[in-house]
Amino acid sequence: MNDKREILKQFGIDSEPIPFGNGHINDTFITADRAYILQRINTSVFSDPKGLTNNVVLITGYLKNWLSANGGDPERETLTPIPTKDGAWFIRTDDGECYRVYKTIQNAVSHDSATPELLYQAAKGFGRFQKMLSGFPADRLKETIPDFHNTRSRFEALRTAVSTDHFSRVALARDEIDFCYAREADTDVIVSAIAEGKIPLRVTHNDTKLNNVMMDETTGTAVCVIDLDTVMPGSLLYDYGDALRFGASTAAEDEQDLSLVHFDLTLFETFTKGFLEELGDRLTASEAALLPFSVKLITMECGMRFLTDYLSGDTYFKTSRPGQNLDRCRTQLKLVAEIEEKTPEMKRIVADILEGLCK
Ligand code: ADP
Ligand code: GN1
Ligand code: MG
Repeated sequence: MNDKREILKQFGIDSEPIPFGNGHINDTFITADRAYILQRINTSVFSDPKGLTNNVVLITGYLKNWLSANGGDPERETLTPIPTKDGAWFIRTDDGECYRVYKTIQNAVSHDSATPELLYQAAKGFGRFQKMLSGFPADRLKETIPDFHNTRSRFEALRTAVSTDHFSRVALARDEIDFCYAREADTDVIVSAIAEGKIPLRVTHNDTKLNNVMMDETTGTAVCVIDLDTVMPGSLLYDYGDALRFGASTAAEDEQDLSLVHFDLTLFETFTKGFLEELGDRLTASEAALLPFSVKLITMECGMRFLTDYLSGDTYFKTSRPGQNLDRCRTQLKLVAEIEEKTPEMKRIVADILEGLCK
């Protein structure tokens, strides 16, 4: 059964689902009356939809309690999963597809490119999300994608894809592969710091792309962090780095004209300010020291992931044209090169912000 309208009926909803959103992973639909979001969970990416759903129900329940206790709006500031008529949180169709439903966050939009003000608000949203979940018992969460931000594992996956070269694409991406290989040593830095206890494991979002935060249509402020499928124990540096990877770029993630792709220091500064203001003294000194590096690392990690997917036949990230994953990889690596050049300035900016916050 793959009639989406029939699927919605199992959730007690009678409305026409229309394709919606720009995510790379799930298939998202909005109902014609705009009240609900229907999502097909990508089970090639998330092999344990039950564990994932359980995480989402626990997290949203926790956030709703937190928001009620702290003067927030539990209906709008976190996702609201809708159960089926039988009380289940997702359904599995006869052909094995999994679907879930959320309430639509009303009068809110997600953005695919940033202005300084927008990124400042997004930083507040992601920083607040981190803060709200700081008391959440991490051991209750399933790891929905093991080693998600283990950059060393991502590097090894790239190396395997290069050596198998199933699609004979290695020759088309030699420069990009060499660029990543030259930076192999970087891949261990955060993984080792966590393993050695130098930076804390926290409950983190792990996918802090700008379009994963809904912004109020009227005020432009962050309303709700969405896409909770990768909320797992991780490092705050992943959330910070990933948000800047996407948010501080001057071009789309799949831009083919690399002369348009730059890492914007004003966007970097405004995001850093908003994020650190929300986190306050939760940030440790060792995390603070790695902030600029984390942006480079997560950008390179994402570039390696796009490259690995390109070499492996484009099976992970959704694509709409041939070569799109290679284009995405190229923008990320261009950003990495610029971040490397701009690191001294980024360090100065972070130091100034931290000093300002201590006053
Ligand atoms: P993906 O994992 O594919 O990125 P998301 O959960 O991020 O899936 O959803 C894709 C897009 O759908 C989001 O960027 C957002 O624009 C929209 N969306 C998802 N959930 C909601 C919601 N509850 N309310 C409003 N829009 C939503
Ligand atoms: C995916 O689901 P979406 O589009 O928000 C991916 C992220 C990548 C991002 C790159 C579960 O995010 O890790 O950084 O694409 N999500 C998953 O745009 O792999
Ligand atoms: Mg998303």
